[in-house]
Amino acid sequence: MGFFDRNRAEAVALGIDPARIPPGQYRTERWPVLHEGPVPAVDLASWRLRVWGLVEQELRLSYDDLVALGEVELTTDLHCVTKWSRFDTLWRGVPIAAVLDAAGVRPSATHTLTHAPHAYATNLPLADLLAPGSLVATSVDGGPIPPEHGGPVRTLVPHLYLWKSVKWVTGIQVLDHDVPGYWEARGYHDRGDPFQEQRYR
Ligand SMILES: Nc1nc2c(c(=O)[nH]1)N[C@H]1C(S)=C(S)[C@@H](COP(=O)(O)O)O[C@H]1N2
Ligand SMILES: [Mo]
Repeated sequence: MGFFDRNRAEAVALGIDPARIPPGQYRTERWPVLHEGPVPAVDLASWRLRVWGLVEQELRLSYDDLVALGEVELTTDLHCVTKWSRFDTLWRGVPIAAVLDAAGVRPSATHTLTHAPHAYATNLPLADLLAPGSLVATSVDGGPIPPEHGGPVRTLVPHLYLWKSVKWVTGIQVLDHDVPGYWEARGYHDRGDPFQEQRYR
């Protein structure tokens, strides 16, 4: 039995439904840190989440404004395109749907870009940001999100590969066409569904 089969058998023995393990992924208990550039120092007092583009009203939400939209908790699995998966991560955050609702998405909107410092961005169809599991996350595993994992505030789009979840998020731009993000312009798949192994273009 090779590494992946042995790893999968271990995960199943731990009670993980094999249907939750995307093809070509292995389970890790560690949580690897992956990003481009240095970890930015984010000052929560001056941090804002800007929502702009095809919205009725541009928003610049402070942390308190964001949390006032209402937080939820959910447990999800993380799938990285480099083949590791971390199961049962507990998150707390505001559904991105609630943020976009507060801005009022215009009917012509179809796509989005989520932005971060150092020109990191990722594109997503609007529907993926509106999915119930998609959060502007403020907490993980019962505590603050560690800076190296994108804290204090990152997005989480758990049904897609993890490069679609933006650490140190600063903005969500709503568009009527698709614009590739940082990795998408460098050959990663446009959508990135792990269960369809949409790794590279
Ligand atoms: N701002 C920002 N977000 C980012 C990245 C990045 O370089 N910058 N890298 C992405 C990639 S490729 C991955 S795999 C995940 C890793 O998240 P983690 O370090 O918390 O595991 O963050 C994603 N979000
Ligand atoms: Mo990644």
